[in-house]
This record gives sequence, C-alpha cells and structure tokens, in this order.
Amino acid sequence: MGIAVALALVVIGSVVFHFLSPWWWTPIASNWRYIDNTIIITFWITGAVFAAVVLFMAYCVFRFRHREGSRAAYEPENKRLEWWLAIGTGVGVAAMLAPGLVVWGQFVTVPKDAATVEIVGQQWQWSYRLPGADGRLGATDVAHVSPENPLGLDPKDPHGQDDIIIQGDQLHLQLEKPVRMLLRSLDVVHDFYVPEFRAKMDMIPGTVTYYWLTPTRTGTFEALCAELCSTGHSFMRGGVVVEPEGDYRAWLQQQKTFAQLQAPAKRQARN
Ligand SMILES: [Cu+2]
Repeated sequence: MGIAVALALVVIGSVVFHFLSPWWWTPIASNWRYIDNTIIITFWITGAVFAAVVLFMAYCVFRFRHREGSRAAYEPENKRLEWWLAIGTGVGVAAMLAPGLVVWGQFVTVPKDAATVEIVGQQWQWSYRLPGADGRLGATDVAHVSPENPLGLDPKDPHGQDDIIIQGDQLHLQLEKPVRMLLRSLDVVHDFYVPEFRAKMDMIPGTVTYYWLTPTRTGTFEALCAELCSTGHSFMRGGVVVEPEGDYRAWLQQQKTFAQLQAPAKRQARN
C-alpha cells in the first residue's frame, strides 16, 4: 500500500511541479512560437504516458499484492493487448514527430524579403558578416584565413570587397525584419544559439547551414554555443541586439567593409 501511494505521489508531484516550476523558457523574441508549440505537444504526450504508466503500476502493486492462498496467472502472450500497445505507441510517436516535420519545412523556407547575415564560429568566438551594397556575400575559403582576413574572404572576389565585417562580438538585427542566418565554422562543429529566438542549427566545417527568423522584440540577448567544442566552449558567448530600423541603420553606418579593413594591411605590406 505504501509503495502504491508513493507512486501516485510521484505522478501528482511531477504534474504540480510542471505547472508551478520557475524553470520555464525565457520570453520568446522571434516568430518561432511553432517550436514552443511542438515542445508543448511533446510535453503533453510524454506527460500523459508517464502518468498513465506510473498510475497503472500503483494500481497493480495495490490490486495484485500478496495474499495468502492466491496464485499468479501465467499469461506469456496476449495478441490483442500487444496490438493495442503497438498502435497506441505508434500514434503517440507520430503525433510527436509530425508537427516537427511541418515546422522544419517552415524553418528552412526563407521568405523572399529576408536580409542575410553570416555567422562564423571558431574556437571560441563568433564573427559576423553582412552583404554590402551589391547584396551578395563574397566567396570564402579557409585557405585565405589570416590575422588580417580572419573570416577567409577571397580577396579576388569582387562581391566580397563591400561585405561588411562586424568588429566585436555583438550582432545587430532589425526588428520585424526576416533574416536568413548563414552558418559557417572555421574549425569544429559549433552551434549559434540565442534562447529567446528558439532557433539554432549546427555549424559544420566545410559547408554552410542556414535557417531564418524574424526578431519580434527589441533587446539585447545572449548568444551561446550549443555544441560542445572543446575547452573554451562555455566561454563562447556573444550578443544580439534587436532594435528598430532607425537605430539599426545608424549602427550599420559605423561598420567597415572588407576593403576598408584590408587597406591598412595593404599599406603596411607596401612599406
Ligand atoms: Cu563552439
């Protein structure tokens, strides 16, 4: 009896903790409420199954407890029950996975009017690049990486000359403007993650991954690396500032292009 009550208390305690817990998501700052919704669906399904299984255990412990003279029935197979369990599990798993497929389709279908930002991860810092006046990012290759050209832009590609290289570890984004995030890594796998955006993706060396989002709330948010990338992983932090168009343009005005940043290096090389 004691064990049955303890099991029931575990269920009640879990449900109460879920609703009263102070550990919930930070308030969302992007359009990806769908991602919260898929997680909530998973919570409901796994929570209901957890409660049902543990309460069933409590019932069995109580109902079939040891009594003098009673004997257990031996039933090695039950086709009907197995079918029900297989179908029920299948439906539950499908209900958890199907919404994710729909959200994934939206997550990688970038709207036509989206701006572009490139985020580059390397041990252990973030760098950012924006297309310049031509609206195109220049080609890159890790072979071009040097102290003067830390992002490895191809110096011969004309599209790269006007690219804006953000100095410092804070990226600015315009409020309510969709933005395509192009993700690149110079060494190992990283993952650019702003919890308020509910959006992240691994950055794989040798390829460019992407997703998009629309920032929906102004503020300064912390960007974290969400993929263990060796000893400095926990210090791999940056920031994202979401601001209205006017402030964003003012910030953009102060940024330097690749050509401007290369000029002093070239002058030095000539001397
Ligand atoms: Cu990292």
